[in-house]
Amino acid sequence: MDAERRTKVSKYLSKHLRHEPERLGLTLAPGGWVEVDALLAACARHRLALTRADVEEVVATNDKLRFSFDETGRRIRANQGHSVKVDLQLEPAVPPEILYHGTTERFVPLIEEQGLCKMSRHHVHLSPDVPTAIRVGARRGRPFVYAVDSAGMSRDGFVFFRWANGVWLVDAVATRYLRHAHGPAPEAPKR
Ligand code: HQG
Repeated sequence: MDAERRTKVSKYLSKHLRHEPERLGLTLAPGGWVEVDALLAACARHRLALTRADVEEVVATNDKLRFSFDETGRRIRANQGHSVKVDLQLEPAVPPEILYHGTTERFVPLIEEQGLCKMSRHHVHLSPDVPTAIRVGARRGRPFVYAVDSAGMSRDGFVFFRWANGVWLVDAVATRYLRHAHGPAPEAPKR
């Protein structure tokens, strides 16, 4: 597959393994798993001719490791980013001192008021470094990055989860744990 088709297939898999499995007649098992054979048959029914080799190529080459097979290779799941209700069977993990959240400038006034919320997903997504956070924020416009005092949150009892692809997950981040790390300093009073 060329890069364009790989991206198209990755977006299709993200849509149906994170957000709308029912549109393909699929149900996510605990952990977010779907049988690969059932996925391929559903894609064929919806006029997307995908082979197992195509799926293996997308999983292996995905820039953000968005998907993984289980140890048998018979099942596949999206690694994070779900909005659909599913028990992702996440294991808590101790976060690094600082994590980062990439957003876009237009959301900053609300975030300055409310902190980071998970919006339509299961968790707030945090990046391990500023460049990754900038890429995440730039998806929607001019990027703005917050540094999150993840060690402080962990000490205060907030639970973090980490995905194999380096994305950290947490339920919410209150404003007291946020500091401006990239982008124009927010209008709100300095904390
Ligand atoms: C913002 C992509 C207003 C938040 C990425 C974000 C990530 C608030 C947006 C993954 C807010 C939600 C997740 C508040 C947060 N008021 N806006 N209180 N709190 N927000 O897409 O982090 O490429 O659900 O800053 O790489 O952008 O698809 O979250 O801008 O890993 O694999 O509300 O999705 O992964 O947007 O992205 P999202 P996100 P993929």
